[in-house]
Amino acid sequence: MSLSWGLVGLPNVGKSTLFNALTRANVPTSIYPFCTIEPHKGIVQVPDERLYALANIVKPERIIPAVIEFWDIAGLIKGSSKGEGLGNEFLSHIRGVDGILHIVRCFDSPNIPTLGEGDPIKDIELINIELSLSDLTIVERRLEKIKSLRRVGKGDPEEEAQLKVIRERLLRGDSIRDLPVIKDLPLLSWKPVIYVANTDSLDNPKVLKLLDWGKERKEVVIPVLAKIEEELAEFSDEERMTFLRDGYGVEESTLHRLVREAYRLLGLISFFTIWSKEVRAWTVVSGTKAPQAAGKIHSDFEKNFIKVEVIPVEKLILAESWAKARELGYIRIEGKEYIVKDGDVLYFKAG
Ligand SMILES: Nc1nc2c(ncn2[C@@H]2O[C@H](COP(=O)(O)OP(=O)(O)OP(=O)(O)O)[C@@H](O)[C@H]2O)c(=O)[nH]1
Ligand SMILES: [Mg+2]
Repeated sequence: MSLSWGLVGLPNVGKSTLFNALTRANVPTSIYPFCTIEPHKGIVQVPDERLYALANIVKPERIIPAVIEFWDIAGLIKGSSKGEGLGNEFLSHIRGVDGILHIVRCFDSPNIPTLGEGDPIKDIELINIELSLSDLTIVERRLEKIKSLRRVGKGDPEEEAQLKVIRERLLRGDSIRDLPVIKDLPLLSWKPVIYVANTDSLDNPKVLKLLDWGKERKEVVIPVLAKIEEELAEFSDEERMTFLRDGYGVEESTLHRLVREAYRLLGLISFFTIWSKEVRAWTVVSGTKAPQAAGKIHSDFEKNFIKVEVIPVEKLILAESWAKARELGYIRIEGKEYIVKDGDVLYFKAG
């Protein structure tokens, strides 16, 4: 599973700046709105210390972390869903993503023009209305199609009813995240959202306001120093963190926090595999059974699944080797019904 997140927001809020900070890419940023036109994809390794601790005892030739993709797209403005600016066309680029990073401008910089209201919450509403309106177009189109099918005795009446509920909600500006997903209907409003409060200073009143808003609405809000992090892109992760910790009191990297929330919101977990030359992290939905987890590696493994040897990664690290762990009785044997846990190290046996 390749996890992907799309960056949305008004122009000049720092989407590309954050993209550069996260991916160490070097896409253009500027004080002129609509700097980004073509979408950019960046792939980043999911930081997971357990993988490196595991590699430390196994000494493999290769360490293969899970990855997460980020998409930087053009800024949206009021009217984007009806074709204003560039946004609507480029929303199509992120209809397939798993989640949305909604970047909100919480820095004060009079020489960088804003196309928003200057208030983070109003800015969020403005963008969310555009996302809803853009989804609404898709819902209307699907409803029309079903209606004409119904006229000839086809089309699913249940889906029609569902679509009408969705339409009502979108028109009212209400969330649809609790409604069941309709297959092949790529609505943005269904996707989990992480709000990123982009700022120069963590105690900027706009950041605090947004954090309060998030608490009240049960939305995830992460303050980020995108510009500062972008400037530190040339440094190693450690150097970057030291700078952010000493200078700004930041305790955890932006990538760590985003990944943690992304996994939590999507209900994802990680498991690990060890082969002679390779230690690797995999991502699956929580609740996945062992054969389906094996299927991530190879479809034959799922088809011919026999059993799996399981050990929590912490226990294996403690034992310092697979052989020692086996001697200590730490390795369990599980069958088809085993539900994979976060941090399992798995060794599949297939026919
Ligand atoms: N002071 C300050 N400036 C920032 C910050 N983040 C971005 N900027 C600046 O704001 C301007 C716009 O940043 P971009 O990253 O290009 O913004 P964008 O959201 O990608 O804009 P579009 O591509 O036009 O939609 C650039 O000059 C950035 O250097 C920040 O946290 N603080
Ligand atoms: Mg940009």
